[in-house]
Amino acid sequence: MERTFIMIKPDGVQRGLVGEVIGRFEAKGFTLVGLKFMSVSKELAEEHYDVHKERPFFGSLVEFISSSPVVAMVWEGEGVVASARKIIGATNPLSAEPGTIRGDFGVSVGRNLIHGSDAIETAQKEISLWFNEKELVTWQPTVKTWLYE
Ligand code: ABT
Ligand code: MG
Repeated sequence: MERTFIMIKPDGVQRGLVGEVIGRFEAKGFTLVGLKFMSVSKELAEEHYDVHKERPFFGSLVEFISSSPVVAMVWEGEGVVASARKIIGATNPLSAEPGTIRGDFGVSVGRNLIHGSDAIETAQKEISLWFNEKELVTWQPTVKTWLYE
């Protein structure tokens, strides 16, 4: 089953949106397989955003992600990678549709509340960067027969 990496960024935690965000993924019908509340080292933030290392905003992005705790999660379900990106909304919260997390709660690109892997391959890379195998729980939610045909 497909899995994606979701992180509630420092602004999402500081603004008290942890329950709101988790609630949206649960309500959609995705399955939680990993969850931890943690401080992020500069090294981990740099590695996570490695693709942006030449961009002008890289330094402030790494600074921001490591400035205050985050909630790191792995969610599972059919098509979860692309669907999570839709639930999250556009990178710039001012362009994000109402009904998305960024569209409902954000106003600034540099404070866009939440991260979601942008492709299946990226998801696999990010999951193994943030979690070890023992931290991921494979389980069968009994509601599954009511979610999938
Ligand atoms: P992430 O889920 O954080 O990766 O965001 P998303 O994939 O929607 O957008 P990208 B392009 O990956 O942005 C990564 C982080 O960099 C911030 N950013 C991006 C800027 O601050 N300025 C910019 O011009 C761009 C393009 C937004 C994202 N994170 N935060 N916070
Ligand atoms: Mg991205």
